[in-house]
Amino acid sequence: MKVQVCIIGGGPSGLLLSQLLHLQGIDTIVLEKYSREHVLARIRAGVLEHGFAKLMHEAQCGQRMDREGEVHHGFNIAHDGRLDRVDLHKYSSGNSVIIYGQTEVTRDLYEARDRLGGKVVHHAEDVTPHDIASDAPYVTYRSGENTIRVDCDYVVGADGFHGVSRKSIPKNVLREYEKVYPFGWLGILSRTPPPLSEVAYAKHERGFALCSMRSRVLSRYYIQVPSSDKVEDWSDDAFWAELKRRLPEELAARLITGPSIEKSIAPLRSFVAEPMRHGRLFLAGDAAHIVPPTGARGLNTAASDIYYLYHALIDHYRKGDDSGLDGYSEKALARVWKAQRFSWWLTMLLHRFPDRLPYDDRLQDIEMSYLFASETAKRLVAENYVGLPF
Ligand code: FAS
Ligand code: PHB
Repeated sequence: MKVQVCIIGGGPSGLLLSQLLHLQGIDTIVLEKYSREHVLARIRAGVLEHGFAKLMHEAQCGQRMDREGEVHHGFNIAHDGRLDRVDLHKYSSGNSVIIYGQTEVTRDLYEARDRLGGKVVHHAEDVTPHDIASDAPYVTYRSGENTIRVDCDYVVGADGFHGVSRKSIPKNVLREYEKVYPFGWLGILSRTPPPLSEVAYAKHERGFALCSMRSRVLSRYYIQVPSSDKVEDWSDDAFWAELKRRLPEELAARLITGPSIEKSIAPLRSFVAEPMRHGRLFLAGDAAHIVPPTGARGLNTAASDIYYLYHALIDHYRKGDDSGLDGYSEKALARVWKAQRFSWWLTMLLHRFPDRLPYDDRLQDIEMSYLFASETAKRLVAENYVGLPF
């Protein structure tokens, strides 16, 4: 078969690009390793930048997000027994974020692909890009006994951190920058009302914690745990007890607990692969970069990659103008590194590092008190949290 753009990976990045290109008459196929149910069972991001929301509208699948998502004009940080608020609306010239789960975003994108008859292949095994440095790349995959070949003009690697695409870039071309943190996030989802109307991060001597939500009846909580911890080490009761210890009394008293309907540990790492293009292969999203979820940048930075690539491909097919494709890697990486900086900074501010010095503790405290004493510092945090311009 022949398509214009072959997309590897049926997560939010791959589906969003496929939908946007389809609406512009550009033919794509999405090759996803797992079933749709498997992809939709993942509980990941929950905070969307306004730029992401705009892109979902452009992709004609923002209706349910508008209906069921929550617009938040601020978020909170609990520290030293108190709760301070960052007024996003005031400090980012009227911007805000949307609380709407990645699971719902991905479901909306799948349904939008269905409505347009988009080509999405599930259970695509052994997906392999070929001749990506030539003018005639192709991708093969196995479907049951059959090996299928997809000829295309361009291959997009939107297959996440553990995908095949980044690994197909020659070692002498690819540069990888990585920082692995000595802890993870143990997260639970519970069918309980959240204690606050906005997200609350917590810095505590026992470690980081986060109170987030998916709706008024579905809450998402995280606590920092050593990387060596296993989910089975943590009963629900142990989780709730530890979460309460890390929150100011008044907030802990408002917590409504219940059985977890999902429980998982996410490792924390900062990672960037450069360049994000090799020949006719373009990397997007987690396939090229990972941030610790502290700044809620992961999914949002994937969306900015898709925004740049989508416009570059339109310019190529509409106007024969390749300046967007030639500048994609540099442009995407410029925004990626800003998201890396913000995510690293917020992670340093809010987590307890096992190898820290007493000097580091004082610096963390000064950083926190300066944040809430300085208008400039709050403006800096707000403009990054709502999302820097594309
Ligand atoms: P994805 O990983 O979502 O999608 C890639 C797709 O490619 C997957 O469906 C995969 O099955 C498929 N694939 C992989 N290998 C393949 C192959 N060889 N062939 C075919 N298909 C293949 N971000 C936040 O902002 N807030 C959070 O709280 C947050 N929590 C997270 C928790 C976890 C555990 C993880 C891993 C990430 C989290 N993130 C969070 C970041 C997350 O939201 C990612 O940024 C987002 O999933 C990126 O989307 P994609 O680039 O589409 O990659
Ligand atoms: C979430 O709701 O899952 C969430 C919110 C904020 C973050 C990370 C995760 O920084």
